[in-house]
Amino acid sequence: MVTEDEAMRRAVALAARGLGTTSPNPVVGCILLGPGGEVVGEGFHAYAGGPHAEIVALAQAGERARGGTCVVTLEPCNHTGRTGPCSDALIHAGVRRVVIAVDDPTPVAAGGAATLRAAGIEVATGVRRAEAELGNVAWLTAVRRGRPYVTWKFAATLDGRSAAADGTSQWISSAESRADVHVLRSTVDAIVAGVGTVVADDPQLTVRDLRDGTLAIKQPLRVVADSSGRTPAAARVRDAAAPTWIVTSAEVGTGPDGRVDLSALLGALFGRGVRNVLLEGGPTLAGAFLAAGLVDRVIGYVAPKLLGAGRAALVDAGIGTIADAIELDFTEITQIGGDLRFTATPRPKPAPSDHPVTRPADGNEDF
Ligand code: AOF
Ligand code: ZN
Repeated sequence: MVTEDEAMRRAVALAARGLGTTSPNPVVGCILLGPGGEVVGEGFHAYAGGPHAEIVALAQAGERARGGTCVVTLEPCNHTGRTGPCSDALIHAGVRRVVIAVDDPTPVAAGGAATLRAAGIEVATGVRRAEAELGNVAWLTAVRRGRPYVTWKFAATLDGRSAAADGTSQWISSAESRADVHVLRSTVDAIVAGVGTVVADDPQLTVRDLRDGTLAIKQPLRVVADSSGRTPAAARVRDAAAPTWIVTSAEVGTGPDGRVDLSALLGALFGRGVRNVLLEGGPTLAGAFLAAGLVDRVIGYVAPKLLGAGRAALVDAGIGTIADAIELDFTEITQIGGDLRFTATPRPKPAPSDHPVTRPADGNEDF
């Protein structure tokens, strides 16, 4: 016997197993309870085009779903897309009650709850909504905004530096933090870096198991913001380990600062099915994303080291005075290895500033 609330907690956890492989679709988890409240089936959505979570769970439950309850993290779909409508499948299976965490915000798929009710099925919504929304935050934000959800990730010393005075920057954070970054990369559809970082560090930008170096089965798209096409022919981002898109201004347009138009870049990524982006630097590209209001979440790995000199983790976010500082709220603080990892979200901007700051031409072009 499992309560509906407990089943929803389990459904949210199941849904998370699809993170990184379902885009452009959401992550969804589903638990089916038999008439006596026992679990008779469970499923999650694993990849776009594959069966929806409800269908996986129904297939497991078979006849045992009749007279039972479907507990699902997202409103069952009402449309025939890559697969048939889950609302109909639930009706045909003879489910008595459906418990939903989050309503489907897409006009195409929404309407499942109404269809179920019209068929005489009891529908409850909003159970563990906040938790389920958090689990699907990238997809929900992306479909609402029409651009991918952007997480800026950086590693820095306690004094906010990402390189020493001589430019050396490897292993600022601990091995545990670096392994954690690979877990983070495995949950996104694309990793974005500026050409300055590609030239300076020659990163591979792939998801690897740090213990043995093996590559993950699914690799995010590697995206290099490279206004004037300076990515070296031998750069590791061009290897065959993952797909790569080197984006020039000629291809997506030029932004107000004379470099790749970042809004247009995100729009193009959305068009390619990307819903979840990890922005990995460098500091100038991160500054431009922040200045444009295009960062939804910041994850920082802060190492207990001091440098006192060297490149800042963030360069020029268009802020000239303290009143214009980008304010964030911490949503999580964890210790990883010897480092501190924080997650923070920018506060919505109040009224536009009375003191607009124009970006100085600083010759710091890194994208
Ligand atoms: C999923 N998996 O478990 C549920 C979804 O492209 P389609 O035809 O598979 O439809 C995708 C839409 O269906 C998706 O955007 C969402 O609105 C709805 N529900 N989708 O991929 C699932 N339950
Ligand atoms: Zn469906």
